[in-house]
Amino acid sequence: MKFVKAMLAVGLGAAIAASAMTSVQAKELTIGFSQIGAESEWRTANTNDVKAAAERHGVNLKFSDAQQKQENQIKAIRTFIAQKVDLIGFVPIVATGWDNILREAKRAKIPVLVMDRDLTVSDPNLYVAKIGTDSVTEGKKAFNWIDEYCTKNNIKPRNGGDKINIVILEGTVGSSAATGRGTGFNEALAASPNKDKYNILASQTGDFTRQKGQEVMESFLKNYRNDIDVLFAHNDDMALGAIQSIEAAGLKPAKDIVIVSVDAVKGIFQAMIEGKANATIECNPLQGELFFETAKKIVNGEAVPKSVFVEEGVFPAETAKEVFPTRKY
Ligand code: GZL
Repeated sequence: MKFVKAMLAVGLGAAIAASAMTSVQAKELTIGFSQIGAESEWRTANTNDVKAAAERHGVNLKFSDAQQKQENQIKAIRTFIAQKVDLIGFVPIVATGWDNILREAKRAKIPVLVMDRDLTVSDPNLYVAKIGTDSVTEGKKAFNWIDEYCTKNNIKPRNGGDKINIVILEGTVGSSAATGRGTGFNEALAASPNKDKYNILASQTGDFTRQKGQEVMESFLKNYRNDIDVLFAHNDDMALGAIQSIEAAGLKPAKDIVIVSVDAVKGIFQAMIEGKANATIECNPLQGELFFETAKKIVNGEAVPKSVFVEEGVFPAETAKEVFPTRKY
């Protein structure tokens, strides 16, 4: 009889524990999320994916758009703390300036999960983990594609000189995406056996927007029209703006000037199909699923990797027509 009672007690205990676990998992999580803004096709796809994934996961999402201002992100995170959310997620618009607000979140015992861009903090324990993209590798892939293309097609400087001149449209100053892509590009250039063939003629931020990409490329063309052989744009939106300036200057994009950018959004696939861009390096914005899976693990007290990268490919123009229908963003 004693054995039966013992088994019943164990069974009852297990049932209580299971219902407690279920209640923790079933409790609707409230997550505060601070997004940078809506500066590019990529960002819009990232936002849409986060919102769709929150819906799928039954999460109560408090979403804030910072309109490209770090101070708005800091205000939003402070509001999430006051609202006692279960977890805070954010995309750091720039890499630095987060220590104080993350200390406030830590004091409030609210875990922080970073998405997309990297951040530099005095104590890595100020955030639990980062889900995102590897911008240094994206930069390396961009240069290596340009180097392979120029070598295979025997691209010669348009001005008859001995250097293939490259102009660069950089992303948001201080963002890990811009810093990383610049670092990766320069490291791959320095490591190339053909490095003496290339010259970085000009490099300036277009802040990841189409408008600024068009304006900065216009100024490059005014100053260096027939000296420019290659454009590397840190994102597709700036490349699309630059293409408009190149055409307005009476030059043929992708022919007179080789064009490579990063993101792989639908707009650049359309440009490649029209023969106006040469390649795009994928930077995957569809991080929502991994974000909320990881968020639930963190709230449930499970250990998670400090940094997880999403899968990313490279798409040259000749693949654009076939790949375009499969693109999700
Ligand atoms: C990259 C992401 C960048 C995209 C841009 O991870 O942060 O920000 O490349 C976007 O298009 O604006």
